[in-house]
Amino acid sequence: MPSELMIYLNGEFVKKSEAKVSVFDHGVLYGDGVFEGIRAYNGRVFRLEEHINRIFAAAKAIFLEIPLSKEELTEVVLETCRQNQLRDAYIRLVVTRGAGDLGLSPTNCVKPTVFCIASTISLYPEEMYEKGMPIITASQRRNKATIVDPQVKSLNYLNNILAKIEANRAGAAEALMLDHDGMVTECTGDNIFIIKDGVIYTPPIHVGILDGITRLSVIELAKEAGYEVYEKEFTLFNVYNADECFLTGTAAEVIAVTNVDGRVIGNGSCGPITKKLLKLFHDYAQNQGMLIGLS
Ligand code: PXG
Repeated sequence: MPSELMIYLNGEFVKKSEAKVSVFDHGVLYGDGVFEGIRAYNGRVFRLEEHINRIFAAAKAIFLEIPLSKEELTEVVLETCRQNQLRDAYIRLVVTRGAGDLGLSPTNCVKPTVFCIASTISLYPEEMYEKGMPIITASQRRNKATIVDPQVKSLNYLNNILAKIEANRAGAAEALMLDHDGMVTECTGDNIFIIKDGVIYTPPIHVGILDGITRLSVIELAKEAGYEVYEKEFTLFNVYNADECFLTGTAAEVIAVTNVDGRVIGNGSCGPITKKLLKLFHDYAQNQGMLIGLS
């Protein structure tokens, strides 16, 4: 590993201490841009094609033209891992509108800024995977899809950050967010699942959530393992009365939720189906993905 992290920035690799963007960058001034959080396991980048497709889709939705092809951006991610000799990594890929002037309009932003960071990840403590985590419902509602569609993984995460602050102030690691009608959407950086009578439920994309890549992997793995999985709207009542509840996300992977707003879920520890899905996901993530090409 190099003594200092090497960051991909606009076509070159620079040292972390030299990786800087302009204060006129609209990513900084307005949160105008898109990003991805990606994992590498055991020398392979997990579902890289889906992450690349998702960032291109988000960029298209906000009229941001990524100045690289999908193949080139894929190579940027792989090469950033290689440069840092990382076989297991947390990767942050960001495309901003670029430097412009002080107006909201991006017309003077001629060149999008592209950067990629590959680093190690700080996970939730192992104990939380065994015991599960308590979460709270935030008073902060999830953005409506008619405002900024949560499918756009934009640099404007204030909605989620405010919910996360509420959770932290209440002593919880995550916050559950509802839509404006009180339907369960997702957590600040994770999708949510509940299990009742052996059947698995997760909110549909149209309720206003990120189309999570871990979410889809878990749906596929659960179906392959013979479980019924439904994308269906539900309320807090269904969460409080679920037999099991878990979250999925690139950072957390699969993690049990054992207490929501003070209500104990199931018997208060990581349930049997969640445990099984966690193992299926771990095994799957270790053995598939695009090869980085490190010896
Ligand atoms: N919902 C939201 C709002 C997210 O931001 C997920 C669900 C899970 O999606 P994936 O594709 O990762 O399964 C996310 C993504 C972090 C961090 O460092 C995590 C995310 C976003 C930003 C930062 O913990 N999660």
